Amino acid sequence: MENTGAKGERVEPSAKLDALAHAVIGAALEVHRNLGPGFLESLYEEALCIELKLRGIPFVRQPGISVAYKGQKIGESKLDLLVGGMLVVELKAVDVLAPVHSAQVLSYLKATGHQLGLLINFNSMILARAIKRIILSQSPLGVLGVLAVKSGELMKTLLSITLLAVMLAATAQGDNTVYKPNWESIDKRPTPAWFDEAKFGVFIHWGVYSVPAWGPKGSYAEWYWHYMNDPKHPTSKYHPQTYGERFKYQDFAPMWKAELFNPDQWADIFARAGAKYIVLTSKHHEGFCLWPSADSWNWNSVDIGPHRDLCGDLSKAVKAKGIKMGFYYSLYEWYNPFYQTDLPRYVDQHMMPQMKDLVIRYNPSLVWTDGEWSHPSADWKSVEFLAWLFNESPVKDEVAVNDRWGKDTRSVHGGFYTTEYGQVHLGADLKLAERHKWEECRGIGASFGYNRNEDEEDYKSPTDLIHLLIETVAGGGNLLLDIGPTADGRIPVIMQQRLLEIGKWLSVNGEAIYGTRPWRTASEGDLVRYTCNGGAVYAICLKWPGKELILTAPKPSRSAVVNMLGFPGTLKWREKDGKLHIEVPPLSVDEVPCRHAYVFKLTGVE
Ligand code: FHN
Repeated sequence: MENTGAKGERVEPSAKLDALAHAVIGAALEVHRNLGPGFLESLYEEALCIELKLRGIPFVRQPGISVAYKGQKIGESKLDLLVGGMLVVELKAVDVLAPVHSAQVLSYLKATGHQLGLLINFNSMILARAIKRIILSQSPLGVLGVLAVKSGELMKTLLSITLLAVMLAATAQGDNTVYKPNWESIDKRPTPAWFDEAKFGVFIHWGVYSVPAWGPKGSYAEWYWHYMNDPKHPTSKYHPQTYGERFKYQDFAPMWKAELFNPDQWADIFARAGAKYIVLTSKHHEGFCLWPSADSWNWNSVDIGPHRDLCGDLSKAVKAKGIKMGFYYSLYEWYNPFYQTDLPRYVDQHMMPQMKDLVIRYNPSLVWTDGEWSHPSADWKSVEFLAWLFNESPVKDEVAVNDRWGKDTRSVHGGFYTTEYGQVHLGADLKLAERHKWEECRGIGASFGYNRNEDEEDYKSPTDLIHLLIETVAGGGNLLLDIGPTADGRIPVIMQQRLLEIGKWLSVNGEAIYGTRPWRTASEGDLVRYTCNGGAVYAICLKWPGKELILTAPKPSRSAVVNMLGFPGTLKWREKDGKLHIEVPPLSVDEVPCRHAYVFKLTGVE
């Protein structure tokens, strides 16, 4: 057995790597012990994935690569894992067609955009090395390791696979790739695996606008300052009528007291909601900072208003719950005089120092920019910032970013693509899931900031929101659901209720959401949405399916097993007219495991 680094150097284990390697090998041994000698390899693969999951070792299972030559299948990889953004490929072809294998692995990488950590599991080290040479000469992404084992040494093979997976993950976490300040290079950085696995986050719009907290129904209340200055907008009438002609927007700042703000209570709600990440507006278009920014004197939450470091306090509480913390940051500021008169100065002396300060102070896992549309990314110096973020910052390996970096970037450059209330920027009709990781953001009502003008009927119901989460995840996206806290520091009770209802549903059905991938078919009619993970396919019914659930897409093998999440035991099924008929248990209202949507887990189906 041999394990070498990309340029022939050995991959040296670090302490972190050692710990991970132990964890994974422990998992592999446990599986081996449970299955006993003579186990089937396919069973091992399933069991290993379950064990890795139980131990909280992050990985994503990939469909295997099939290798064909002149139309004939000559080999197939079985257990491919995406660990820390690196692809681990296990090839089991035994022939000497190295160029064919290499070409197919390369085209697979090109199609998926994955970075390569290649495991070649051959009988011949010579062949393995030949393939590595070819791939190295053609792929800028490189090969981290090759491995060859003798046939018959199954256990050793399996341990080696898991060990290499961990080494690749650890190497990817300490990735030494240097990103250049141009989009070609920046766009090569994979979105960190945690982001895709997380699926559900909570967005928080909290600012000076939370004091008036008003907008016409259907509008964004966080735009209050802008709208009060627009004579055509109803807010320009509402404001003087309510607060008087002489009351300036800035006068709201001391009224933002946040006296009831309890970050631990917020974090507890987020954890119970099943949210895996949080994005807080560190600064919205009004320019007010929720941390003591030296570049925003007297227009930040420590100097005025709450007199608290809101970014810092919430960060601590959220991280203590094991939830990732991220910051929204608006590139533009409506009324910043430098922004209005001297953009280069604004960018160099205000925006850039602020963004770096946020990252260095709070080590966020996510930098979520916005307000980028007025200028091209070159004017914002976005690639310069991103190169710093990915090469030098304290969060360089873990940080995820979105696509809002200039008027040229949405759904084109940066990290994950963003939709807002289902809209792609400029209304472009992109089939996002097929192209790129994406995230939908929206409020529970029609606004991001709290709008006191909204009523119960303006809010989406728990069922609507859970269905939105399911639809989004089945289509390859994440849902970033927004809440608008009040100026006194509370999450409005109706928003708490919605979050907790989602959490209740996820506590039963999270297996069909977290860490899953879109299945080959995203939906079947109005009733069913699909996700998958490892060997399992999840058919998520948006309504109770009645006595029998009939599915057209999944093709069951004879050993297929059907369960309903939250219900003990297996369900009866049969195949008739090429369709899968599942007997739904006749449950009383007290017995149904959850409300809103019901998950049927299928294993042994194609
Ligand atoms: O104008 C903002 C809006 O207030 C809100 O912050 C959303 C969140 O995605 N983004 C902007 C518009 O794209």
